[in-house]
Order: sequence, then structure tokens, then C-alpha cells
Amino acid sequence: MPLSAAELTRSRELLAASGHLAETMRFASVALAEPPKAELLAWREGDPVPRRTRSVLWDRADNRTYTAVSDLARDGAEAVVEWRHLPDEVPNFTVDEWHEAEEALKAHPRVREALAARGLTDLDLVLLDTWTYGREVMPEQWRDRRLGWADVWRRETPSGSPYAHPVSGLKFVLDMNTFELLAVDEDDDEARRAVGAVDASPAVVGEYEADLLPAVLPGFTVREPLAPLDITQPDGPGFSVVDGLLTWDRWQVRLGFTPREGLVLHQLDWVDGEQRRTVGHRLSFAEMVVPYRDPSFDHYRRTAYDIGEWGLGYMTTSLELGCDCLGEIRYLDAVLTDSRGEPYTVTNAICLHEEDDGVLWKHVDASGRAAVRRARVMVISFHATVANYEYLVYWRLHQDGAVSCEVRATGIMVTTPLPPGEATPATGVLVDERTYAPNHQHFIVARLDLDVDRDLSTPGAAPTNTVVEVDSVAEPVGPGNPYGLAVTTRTTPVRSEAESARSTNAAAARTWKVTNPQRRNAHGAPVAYALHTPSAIPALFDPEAPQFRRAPVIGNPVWVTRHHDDELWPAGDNPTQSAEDTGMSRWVSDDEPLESTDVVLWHVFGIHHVPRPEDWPVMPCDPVGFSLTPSGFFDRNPTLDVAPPRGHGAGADGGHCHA
Ligand SMILES: [Cu+2]
Repeated sequence: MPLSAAELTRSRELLAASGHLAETMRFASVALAEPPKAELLAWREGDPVPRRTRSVLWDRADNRTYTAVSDLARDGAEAVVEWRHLPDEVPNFTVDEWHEAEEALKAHPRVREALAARGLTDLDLVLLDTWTYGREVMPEQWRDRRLGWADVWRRETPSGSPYAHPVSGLKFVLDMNTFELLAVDEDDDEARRAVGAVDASPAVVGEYEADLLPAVLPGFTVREPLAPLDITQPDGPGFSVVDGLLTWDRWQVRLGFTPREGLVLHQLDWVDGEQRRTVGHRLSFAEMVVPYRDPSFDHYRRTAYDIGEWGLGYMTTSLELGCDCLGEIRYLDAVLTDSRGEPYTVTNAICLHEEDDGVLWKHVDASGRAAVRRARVMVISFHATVANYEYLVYWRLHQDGAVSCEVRATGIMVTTPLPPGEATPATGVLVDERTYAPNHQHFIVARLDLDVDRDLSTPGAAPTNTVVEVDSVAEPVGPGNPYGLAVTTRTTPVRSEAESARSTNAAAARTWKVTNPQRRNAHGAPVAYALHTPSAIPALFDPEAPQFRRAPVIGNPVWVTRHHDDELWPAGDNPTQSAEDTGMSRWVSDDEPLESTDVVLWHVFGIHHVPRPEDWPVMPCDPVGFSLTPSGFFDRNPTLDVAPPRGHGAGADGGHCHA
């Protein structure tokens, strides 16, 4: 269960009472300190549930970072069971700072002066959007500071798109602790600086709301709406959720939510009557890396770590029935803290609903008799807005044992105006009048701690999984294969962490399986779940590129590691202002064995975004994702027992549909 507001308040009070909490300290995050996995696996009904928090704080007075663990069941000084200084670590930026930075900048005379020089005098139309730095691009003299840089944007009207007009060639650099303005950074190129001015900026169609479009797009009208489509479940939904435990069809899963990851799926089990089979212990998104691939003044420092630097949980927005989700919906709220450690609630943060998913299986026999089953899918989703972009995250549980994950990227692309007569740089695509959107990539790192069919007869038994790589191979023409038809599969175990980093191979139709060699199906093969990776994207980095050295995890679409409780963040615990990876590359450097043990599968996927004009002024959802499918986990199609469709000639006839 995620932390409640009362628990978060108590956590803050315990820290305050301990004397550690100085007036100048701020909370970067407060999260549930989850019990070690070994304890969770050995946990039995009736055992106590430890409730501890992990807080990350920093002191605005001296920029020192601390981490604290508080035991909510204890009192007084004993309650803070860990208090540690983290030298040289810069914790994530907070939503509060983002707002405070804009306010401080707008009050600064030098900022006002720079804006006025570009014709920007109505500050209500200006958005100053603060980003974090990677160490490699930080000005050297300020590398010991908590440093932000702000983009400058201009709205056409007070309700217009905040990202409609980039004010090119101008950035503000500020100390996020003192909000001291350190630099007004301007492009050396005079023409590019000039094009940031109101009267020189191109007449783009930057609006996306129907009421604002006619003013910028002559003749614009709203399309005739389609016929109504209502989704109703007269008897209510087919799932139940009690204290965060979701039960649906054959699935059971505990829903968690953390400030950094947003939604977390815990203890994902396939439950068939008395028989419970484990599939996943803990599934979530552990990092997002969004490097812009345009070295121009406007974009070279644009390297967002949306999870490690900001937190997908903190970016989560409330969902609205009929808009974000359609049908018979149940919502869960999320409780987070602000930078003073005070709890607040994001209502309707997680959406739970069922969808019809077309045909599950079908056959029409020679007499014309059709047997059909319809598929239902359980959807667990949340939406995160990270400044100009949104990420809509959908985990889906399927009746055939598959689990799929989809991310729909939408929102507004970052753009740059071009001076008259200047060609579009090769690092971007023209999307509007004298306006280009830079090439960029969104890497999402999913942490998939699967425990495939763990031995439940022995409480606390450790998982015994091995990840294997499966390639399809065309055998050469020869004896036994005279027509060259033979395709075989070659299965190679990932034996140790020296082999941890895997690559896709479309020519071999490569997949990976998490197998349990201790468990065999009826056909003698180890039970397994397969990972399919249709949205793997290439990193396209020189290995020595500073940005790549911060997150070499993005260099491979699949990684396998030995489970450790503290190996959660693959670009380091605190990637803000980092120079070198302290995550994945360190974890695998000790070359631990990976066979028949507790392994974690990591999948890096995402959007290789070479912009299209169609992505502007707001981007239609670009869906990417992956799936985990049972592969010999069951002895046969596990959906033979799915009830036939109701009505329309089915039912009494045993599920036969008639033409
Ligand atoms: Cu994009």
C-alpha cells in the first residue's frame, strides 16, 4: 500500500522531532521504504507490515544532500533509523522549485530587461520553464551549485498554448537554492537572437484549442462529431479493488505508486482456483532519458531525466471520466508531498477499467459453424505531464496470461524559429513557417522484476529464474534440408552479468525468455515468459559522448541483472547534474552469476522522434511499448475456459455464432 497522508505527515513530524530537520532544508522526495524482497517473499498472512519512509532532503543553505529512513511505528529519536549525508549528490528538482524559479526570474530586473528588449512586456504571456543540467554542459564556475536553466516561451493570448512561440537565443541560468540570477545567456549569433523578438517571430499556427484556432488558421471549423459511443457495464465492472489489491479474471496484482516511478505493479500473480502462480514481483518504469539531438544554442543543454530528475509520480495528473477514460471506471488517488514534506493528493491518479479487445480466438469449421471467444482486457493507467510533453502509461492484463505495456507520447514539441532565409538544420524538421522541431529521443527504462512460477510451497524460497536469448536461424541447404526450408531456434542463456547487455536482432527475430528451469510444463520444457521488444530504439551515441556516459543503460534494449534491493535506478540514484553513470554499469561490473537465481530483466524502449509536421502544434499520440507473453508457462491455450459471448445467437448454443 502506498503511504497515506497521515503517514507522510507523521514521517515529517518524526524527522522534525529528531532535530535533523533544519529550517533551510527541503524535501526532494518522500517514499515508502519497501521491505527487503527476502522479507516480502517470506511474509505470511498475519505477519506485521513494516511502515518506513525514505526521505531525500537537501539544505538550501549549503546545498548538502541527506537521506533519512523513518520507522513510523517508533517514537522519538529512535524513529529516525538512518540519517546519512550524500556527498556530491544532487537530488531531483521539485514542482515547488519549478514555480518558485519562474516567479523569482520574473521579478528580476535583468530578466525583465532582456524580455523587454525582445518586445515582451506582458509577463503574463511569458513562460519561464526551468530545466536541469547534465554536468558536462554546466558552466564550470557553478558546478557546485544546484543549477537550473530556463527556457523562454511566449503565449499569443492569456489562454493560448504556452509553448506556441519559443523566444529563441535567450536562456536564464539560476541558482535553485538562492534563486540568484547567475547569467542571462544569449546566442552569439545575432540573427538567431533577433528572431526571438515578438515582431520578428514567424506567424506559426501554435494553438491547439478549437476556440483559438480560427484566429490563426483562417477557415478552421470543428469537424462534425461522430455518432455517440457509450460503454456501459450494467452490472458494474468485472474487477474488484480492495486496499490496493486488484483482482480480475485470473489475475491478481497489488497497485503501488511512488513519487519517482508513478504506478508500480507488485506481486502480479495468475490465480486459477486454489492454484496461485507468480509472474512478476515488481514492475515499473525506473528511468526516462530524453536527449535532444540538436547541438544548437537553444537545445544543447536539453537532456531530461524525467524520472530521476523530476519524478513521474510528481508529474502525474488527475484523470477525468469521459475524456481520459471511457466506460465503467474506478479511480485511485495518489498521495505525494511537497518540498516542505506536507502531503497533498492527486485525485483520480490511477484509472482502472476493462475494455473489449476484439476476438480472443476463433475457428469456423467446414460446415460454417463458428466458435468464437471475445477478449476482455484489464487496463491500469496513469498520465504524467512533464512540462511540454505528456506520457500516458497503460499496463494491460490479458486473459491469455499476457501482460502488455503501452506508453502514448503526446503534448507539444519543442520548436525553434529560423531567421528569414536560413535553412533548416539537418538536426531537425520544418514543421511550421520558419520553425523547426529538433530531432530527439525518449528512452524509457522498464524495470521488470519477474519471478516466473516461484516455489510457493516453501515460504521465502528464492526465485530460480534464468533469462535466455532466443534466435531463429535459417539452416543452410544440405542433407536433411534439401530445400533450405529449415528454421530452427537457438537458445542461449545469459549466464552472468558480463553478458548482461543484450542487443536486438531483427534478422534473427530475437526474443528473450525468463525461464524457471526448476519448473517444467507438461511437455518437459521450463516454464517461461517471453519479452517482445517492438519499440527498442538505437542510442546513436558515441560511447565517449558525455551524455551517453551519464546513462549507458540506453545503449542496449535489454539488460539482465542479479536482484539487489538497492538496484532500482539504472542511471544512478541521483542523475541530476551527473557526469558518470552510477547505476547499471556499476551493477554489472562485478559479473554476478545469473542462472537459476533471482534476476531482474530491464527493457529500454521508446520514441525515436524525428518530428513530423503532423506532430505540431500538438502531437497525436505516438504509442510505443512491449509485451510479456507466457511461453510454455501453460500446457495449452489457457483461455479454452473463457465463457462464450452472451446474446446474438450464442449462449445456449455453447458459444457458436451463426452467420
Ligand atoms: Cu518527442
